[in-house]
Amino acid sequence: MSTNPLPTVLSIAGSDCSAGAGIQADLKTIHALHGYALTVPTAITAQNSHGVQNSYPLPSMQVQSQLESLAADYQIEAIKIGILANREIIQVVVDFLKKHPRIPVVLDPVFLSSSGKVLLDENAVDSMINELFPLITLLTPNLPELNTLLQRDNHFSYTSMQAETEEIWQRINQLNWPHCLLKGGHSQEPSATDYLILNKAKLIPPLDDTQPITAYASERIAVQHNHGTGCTLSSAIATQLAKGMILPEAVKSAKDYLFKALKSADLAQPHYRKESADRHGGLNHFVDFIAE
Ligand code: PXL
Repeated sequence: MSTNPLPTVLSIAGSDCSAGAGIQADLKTIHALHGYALTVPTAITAQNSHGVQNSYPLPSMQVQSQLESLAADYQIEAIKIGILANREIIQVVVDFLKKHPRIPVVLDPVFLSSSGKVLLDENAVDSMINELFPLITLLTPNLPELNTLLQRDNHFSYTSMQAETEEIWQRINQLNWPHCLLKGGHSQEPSATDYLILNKAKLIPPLDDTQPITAYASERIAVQHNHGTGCTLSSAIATQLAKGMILPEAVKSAKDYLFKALKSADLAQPHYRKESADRHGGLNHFVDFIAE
């Protein structure tokens, strides 16, 4: 018997039948990084490489039942949360997390698909902030998601980066939000810099003297196949946390993995029926097996 089992990572997220995003991307990411993935779907989307056609939330009781089945049998080392669909499902997840307070949790706050389909009811944003945020270790919004959460009219845009991240840090502290990895994919900067912004009230050892804002600059790569980058990053961070890495290390290592999986995504495309320039396929999650 192995004395070194795979660290178990639970993904609570939407299902993507095209397997580029959601629980399917999480499953691939977690295994590629040598974890063991447990998957609790919250909503079933119908989608392909052109976008999301629709999304159907599961009854919250079925989400609850899946969580109970898993918690009864597995030692869960980290949790990644994606689509939550509505308030009822948020409530079930909140109740579950309250029963398991010591597990690191990464929340990717998904509101809309890139093609504009609503993936979280508008009236559920308040419960996400008020009830779920206190139970989260790391939040991974992009700029539009951060602006939705802060209900800002004058959007953060990364046009004056230094001042903006400083202001965001102050807001996170005032609101006592989780630590935040702000993703730079939508920014107007030439490089795709992400910022890890830490809530000083939540810095426990060994993170207690970590600098409050860390920039992770990476080359901006123009790739066609970029579907599921947010899901891949958040589940990669959860997997590295499950292995015991501290937050800044886990983010660095997850970003390195994402970069490789994104850069080589062309190599991992299935057969499509027709050529199309406006198609966004998934990433090359098993980059160590399918390499250039
Ligand atoms: O990237 C957000 C996202 C997450 N999960 C699923 C999705 C999407 C966006 O389309 O379909 C299942």
